[in-house]
Amino acid sequence: SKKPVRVAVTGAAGQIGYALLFRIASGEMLGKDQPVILQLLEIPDEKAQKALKGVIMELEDCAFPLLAGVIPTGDPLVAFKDADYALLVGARPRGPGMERADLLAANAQIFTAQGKALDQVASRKVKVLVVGNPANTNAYIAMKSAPSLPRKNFTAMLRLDHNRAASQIAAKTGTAVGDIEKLTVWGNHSPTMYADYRFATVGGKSVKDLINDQVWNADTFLPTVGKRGAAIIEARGLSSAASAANAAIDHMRDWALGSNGKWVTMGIPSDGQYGIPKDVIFGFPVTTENGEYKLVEGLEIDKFSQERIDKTLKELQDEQAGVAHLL
Ligand code: NAX
Repeated sequence: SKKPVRVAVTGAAGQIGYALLFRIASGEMLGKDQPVILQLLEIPDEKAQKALKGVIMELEDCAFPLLAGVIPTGDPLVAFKDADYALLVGARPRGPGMERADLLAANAQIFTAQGKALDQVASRKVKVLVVGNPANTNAYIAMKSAPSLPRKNFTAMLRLDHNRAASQIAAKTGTAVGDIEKLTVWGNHSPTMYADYRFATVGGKSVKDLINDQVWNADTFLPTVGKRGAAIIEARGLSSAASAANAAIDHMRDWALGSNGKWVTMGIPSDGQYGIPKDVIFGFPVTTENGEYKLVEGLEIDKFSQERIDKTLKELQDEQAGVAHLL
């Protein structure tokens, strides 16, 4: 049987953590033959650590055969020690009266510290997924704070936006969501993201031709996907958790085990393709194989798409500029 791998999860006692850990431990992320050791980070605060203990009691009570160990901690150096995978979920939410700049600064502090800890103690092959918002910029900060790790190890979660877009398209075209291919989401995980179905197919047919309605694209589809997080909060009184955890599982599973030629969306550090400056963590279409992702290159960008891409890039560059003095 396989040797256990170490999976670090931060914010482990939070909402997303509660929807995520049980699925990792049951083998849904890395395969039904891959034992895992969970290394769970929460803030040192007594209440958070106690809540984490409770979650671990429940993990024990599931008696997952693949769960080879659980390490709870308040110290990033313990959580990331020899980690093969790191899911950075915990982040500072925007509190009452908190300005955007305060939020960026609070998160810059967290992700600088966690990037440094990863740099010091994680496996050199660690695959990092940042979920905590602002996810792209937090991933950028962690990457910049971990100079001895390859840049390509740092990614941000755009998969929830991708899955939301797929589900809207399936509903619009009356097709099965699992049949939709070649969809992508460009840019920032924020309402400025650009979900792009120009290349998408369903059952071999062009989604764009099936829909054939640019007004729907611009005025209904993009705002619906972009504001979906807010719509969930409005309906549920709490932010997306199960769907976010599901997207994190999808992202890591595809990265680790391959997408079989299918396009998936990942936020990855740019190497300059599509005019996105180097190091900006940007949502791109990728395929994955043998534990590596590969950008889908050479796609035509029309005027409408270029305007959308420019807008979401500008937002990311403003966020980066807002934290530049803290790195
Ligand atoms: P919760 O507030 O329920 O849980 C967050 C947990 O993180 C808390 O238990 C907190 O104690 C912990 N935490 C805070 N700072 C930490 C640190 N420095 N080290 C370790 N743990 C820390 O939030 P939840 O609903 O789970 O959401 C977590 C993050 O995901 C938020 O930033 C949220 O905005 C973000 N999201 C990102 C999404 C994406 O698609 N990229 C979608 C869903 C979600 O909104």
